Amino acid sequence: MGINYLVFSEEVRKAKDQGQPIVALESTIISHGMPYPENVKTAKIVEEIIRDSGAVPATIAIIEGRIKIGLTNEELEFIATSNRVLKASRRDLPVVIAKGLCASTTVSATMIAAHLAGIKVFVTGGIGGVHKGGPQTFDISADLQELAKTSVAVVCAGAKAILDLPLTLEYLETYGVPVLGFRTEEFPAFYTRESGLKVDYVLADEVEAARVIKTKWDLGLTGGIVIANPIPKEYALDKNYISKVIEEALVEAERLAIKGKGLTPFLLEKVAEITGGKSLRANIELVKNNASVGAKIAVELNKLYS
Ligand code: PSU
Ligand code: MN
Repeated sequence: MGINYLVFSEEVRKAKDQGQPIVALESTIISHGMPYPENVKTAKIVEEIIRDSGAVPATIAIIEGRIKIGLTNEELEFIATSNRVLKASRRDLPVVIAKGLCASTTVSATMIAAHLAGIKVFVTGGIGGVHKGGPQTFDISADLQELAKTSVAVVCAGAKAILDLPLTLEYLETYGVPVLGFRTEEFPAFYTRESGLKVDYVLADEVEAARVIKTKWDLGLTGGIVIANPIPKEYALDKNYISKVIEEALVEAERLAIKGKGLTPFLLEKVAEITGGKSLRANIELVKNNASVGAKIAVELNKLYS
């Protein structure tokens, strides 16, 4: 049923037919997470890294009401530039599709589409989480509920310190989502390798990651897995510096009373603006790093399933 709403690119369809490893990529990072032209440039580089690592990239977005699994260059360019592109999470999907609209997919919507497409590994920058002040505002990203129920492994650089990271980890624990550090004991905070918070377990390598993923689903434990891969040292930002920047962005959001789905894009843009592009550089590098790890995990997982 759900599969009827999907349109596969040539490359991804071929990969599926031949049983090759595939890696899903989200598109909100392109439409609402980075400015043009860095967004489209990064999207293409990330796809290339995945190919070089032996897997096939499938960037996911909704175009004229169709869930596209794998985008053409024109579609990537459209997502990166058009102001007709909405931001779709789980609850937006049926509406955007039935009305024939265009939207980028967040972590939650990308997980849903990837699962429908039979893709098990998904690479992104950072997941959404419990926002600061969440216990009062109830602003908790739909990404967390999705991780609780949809069986896709998500490779990310942790979550941004624009969020309440301790509460985000508590939430994931309650919903039974494993949070695993890729060669790290600490949950990374996107721009920095450390957050002061521990992960549940350390993964030694991609082989071990694949084994944990398959074991979880073999046991009938549906739902996602967070594989937290810290930003490479040479691109990490200074912790005190970025904390101050984030503080400033949060004050500005509060002043302008920005709420709901606009909050995360606002904060990302504000941080990029205040750092004069330093945060953007870090963002690009950590996604590239995640792509290389995610592709290798997909390769290993594919071996376990064949
Ligand atoms: N965090 C980032 N960059 C991003 C996002 C999150 O560092 O681009 C995007 C992802 O698509 C994520 C979404 O799924 O924001 C979460 O939005 P919200 O907080 O509104 O759930
Ligand atoms: Mn929210």
